[in-house]
Amino acid sequence: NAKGPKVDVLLQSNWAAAGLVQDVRRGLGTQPRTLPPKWLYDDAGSRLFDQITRLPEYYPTECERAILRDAAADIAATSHATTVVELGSGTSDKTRLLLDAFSDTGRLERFVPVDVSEETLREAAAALAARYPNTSVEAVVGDFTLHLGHLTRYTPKLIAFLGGTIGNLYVEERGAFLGALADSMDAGDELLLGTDLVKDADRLITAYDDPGGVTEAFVKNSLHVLNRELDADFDVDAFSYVPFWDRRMQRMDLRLRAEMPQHVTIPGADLELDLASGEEIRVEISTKFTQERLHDELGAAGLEIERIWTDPSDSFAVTLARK
Ligand code: AVJ
Repeated sequence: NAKGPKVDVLLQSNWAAAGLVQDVRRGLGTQPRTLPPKWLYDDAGSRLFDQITRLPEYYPTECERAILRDAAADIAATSHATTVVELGSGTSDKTRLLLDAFSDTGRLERFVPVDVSEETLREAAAALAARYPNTSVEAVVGDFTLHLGHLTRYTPKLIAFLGGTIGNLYVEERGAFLGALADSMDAGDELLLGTDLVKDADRLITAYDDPGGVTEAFVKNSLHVLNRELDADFDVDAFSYVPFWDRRMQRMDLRLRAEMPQHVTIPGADLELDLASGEEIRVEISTKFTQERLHDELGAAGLEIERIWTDPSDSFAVTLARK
């Protein structure tokens, strides 16, 4: 691939301008205090997440990899896609299993990885362009909830959304997202969706509370992002990490708790916060699915499930659906 990867930047590289200010005002200025998880993935956050995927406690990555190892050849053989899109692509590490299978069919013309983290995306795109010399790598620095319109131009396509990232969205957001995703697809286009499954609470909590503190560092990095990008003065060490399983909502809920009263100024968002001792900020949710919920939510978006693969321990699912 002599030209190397093409990179379209749809998200301003200045995050303060790209929506962070609005998200911080809306999320931290009101109760319950929340922060959207996409701001976790600056360069440091992307590296920490990559480390999480290699923790023995964090089972989703290996379970999904095992499923893809099994299923990739089948998927590639039955798909008519000439473009593979990947949303929230990160390092595109597991996706190579899929791309290997697709490129073996000789039909893979194009790979379009989409991610908010520009540095991670550029590195991944360069490596992929070298690995698949007959495939055009057209990376997009973008937000998969905002920039789906960019994808209508590619068809027939398979859109991979792996890792369980859809679980970061609230149920209403998932409905809107899947609807917009379906709108970006032509009849016959496919979605390959990775979702974590409901399971024993202990196993879930262990996966989000590793003894080495990598997940804690990843979640706390959100405050470092605000300190750097918005000139805020969060005392990060004065927060403790509080992950718990919300059984009713069927999701992990990852929070930071102020262990002492804190007055925080966030000049870049023109915001001041008085946090009481014990007050919490929710930084991420990670929803876990049942097969029934997958049918309901994909069906509501007009996507028909063709097949669901799970790993031998039934921990994780990869679903192939068609519009
Ligand atoms: C990348 C969003 C799928 O929800 O499991 C891992 C992120 N957060 N540990 C997840 C995450 C804490 C991860 N996703």
